[in-house]
Amino acid sequence: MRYLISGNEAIARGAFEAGVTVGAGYPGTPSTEILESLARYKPDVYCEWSPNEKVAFEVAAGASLAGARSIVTMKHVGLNVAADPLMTLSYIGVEGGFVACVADDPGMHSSQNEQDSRNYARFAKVALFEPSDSQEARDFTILALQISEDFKTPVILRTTTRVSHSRSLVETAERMRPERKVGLVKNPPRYVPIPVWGRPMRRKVEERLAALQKIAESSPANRIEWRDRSLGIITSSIAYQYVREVWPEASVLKLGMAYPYPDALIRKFAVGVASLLVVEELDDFLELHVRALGIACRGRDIVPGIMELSVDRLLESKARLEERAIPENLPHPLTQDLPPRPPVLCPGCPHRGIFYALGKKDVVVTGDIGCYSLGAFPPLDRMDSILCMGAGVSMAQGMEKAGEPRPVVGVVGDSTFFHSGITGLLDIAYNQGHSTIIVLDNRTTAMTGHQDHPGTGRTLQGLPTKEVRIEDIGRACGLERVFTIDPYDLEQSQEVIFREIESQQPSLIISCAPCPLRERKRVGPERRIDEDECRGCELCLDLGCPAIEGGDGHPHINAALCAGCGLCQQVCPAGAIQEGDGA
Ligand SMILES: Cc1ncc(C[n+]2csc(CCOP(=O)(O)OP(=O)(O)O)c2C)c(N)n1
Repeated sequence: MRYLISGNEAIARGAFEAGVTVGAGYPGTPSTEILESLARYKPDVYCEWSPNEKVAFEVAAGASLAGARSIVTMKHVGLNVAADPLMTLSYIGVEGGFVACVADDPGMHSSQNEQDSRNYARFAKVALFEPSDSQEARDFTILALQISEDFKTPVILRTTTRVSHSRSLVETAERMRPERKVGLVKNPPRYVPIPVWGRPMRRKVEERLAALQKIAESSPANRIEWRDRSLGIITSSIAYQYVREVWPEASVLKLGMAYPYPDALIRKFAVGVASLLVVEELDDFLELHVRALGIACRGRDIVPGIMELSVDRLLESKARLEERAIPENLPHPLTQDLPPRPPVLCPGCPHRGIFYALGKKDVVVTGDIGCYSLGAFPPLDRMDSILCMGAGVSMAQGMEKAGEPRPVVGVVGDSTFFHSGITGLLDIAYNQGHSTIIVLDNRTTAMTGHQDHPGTGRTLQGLPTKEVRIEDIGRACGLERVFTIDPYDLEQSQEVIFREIESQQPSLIISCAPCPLRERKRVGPERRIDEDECRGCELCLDLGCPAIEGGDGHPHINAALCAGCGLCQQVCPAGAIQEGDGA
């Protein structure tokens, strides 16, 4: 059968067809739909959202050592979190095929940084596959699982946003049922990398790399497309598609298995063309190696190394290569006359009131990553730092211990708390900090599309489960001051937050109200502004609610947007905001 599916769906399809029985991951754009799609193959495949990527990686690694085929999924920054198990699983090796699917986000469409995860393959000395469309996403997943098993190595399958989210036709097949026996075969020298057994593993890693390099030389994932030989281009991933549009006449070495580098193939291609260009997105991962082989090439000098590539950007590179003027009015502008849309918290978002309250105090707010990151924008303007998931808690401790004169408040979401906030909280309790940590608990992982997590009481595959309480975890970490507030009740919320900011003990405040988008229902009755009562003070605009529009003397509530949270009614000093009549 042929289906029009995204790269992420195709990876899931490939994993299913290849007989994967365990999939684990943590959501993160652009990777999320891989596991969401794989989870639909229940009961053939067990899938779970793990609390974070390290856990997910280890779950999949455990499954592999027990003999099952497994995959783990994450976005690029997730691989930083899972880097520790990756580096040593490379030594131990795997039993059942094991593929780490990592989605990079060139251009930072929905990420805090732009990082090239291909470097991890080299760093961890494991094989790397890079599909450039959905068919390859499916095919390479199957190939990667096979190579993983044949060479007993973890393999990285790296996509980018465009590969993950673009749709193209995919030829599928039936699920293979490899006769794999599950059951760990006891063998400590193989699975226990204490130094005495780890050192031989270290040597084996190099031998394995050499063997994998031979595979890369003749892998069907790597191919030369001979055309005009005056220019040869080495490329991979989505850049291949752009190259074919911009230089349709050029010969191309397309690397689908990009690491270990297929040196002989690169040399063969280089001697077959008059001049050589390397076109790759982000780092000069291929180009540096080509140069290290002593082969002259162009690349980073004319192809940008930051932000996403595009046909237009490569048309500019082409002009530079040919020493022509950069063409004007390029044919594929990415942002043609789009109206600016400043990112804001949704109407009715339970996070809004907390930032509004914090805005009334002279405190430092160490923030974190989630929908609530939008609290950094005006008019709320109430987040002073973001580093990575979990840092909202731990950086509060660091600032306080450094002697920050103002009270420090750390803000994290519920999913982020379970991901990596708990250890920071433990640190605050253990090392006698006294910052105030607020968990913005909207009962879901909203930012990445409402995934479940340990606090929601439901698993990825729809089973009811233990609903872990953040309050209990806080107390178990050693905090005595643990409070739950309703963020739609501004007075109560402010009272608790202001009191705890002054407290000389650490506190944990859980601001608990479900995300209305997840619930698919209004928070309460819509509000309207009584023009006769409104004094035009515009204090309601300080909430940054998209439903409240300024202008012509006094604000106006757009009934089509109002979710009925009632915060505006609570901040209006004139009592001019009331429940609407629904008309
Ligand atoms: C290491 C890492 N993994 C995944 C992500 C993607 N991501 C960003 S925020 C977030 C969680 C958001 O959920 P939550 O903390 O509950 O806040 P909400 O968006 O619901 O307000 C995720 C998964 C990331 N930025 N970094």
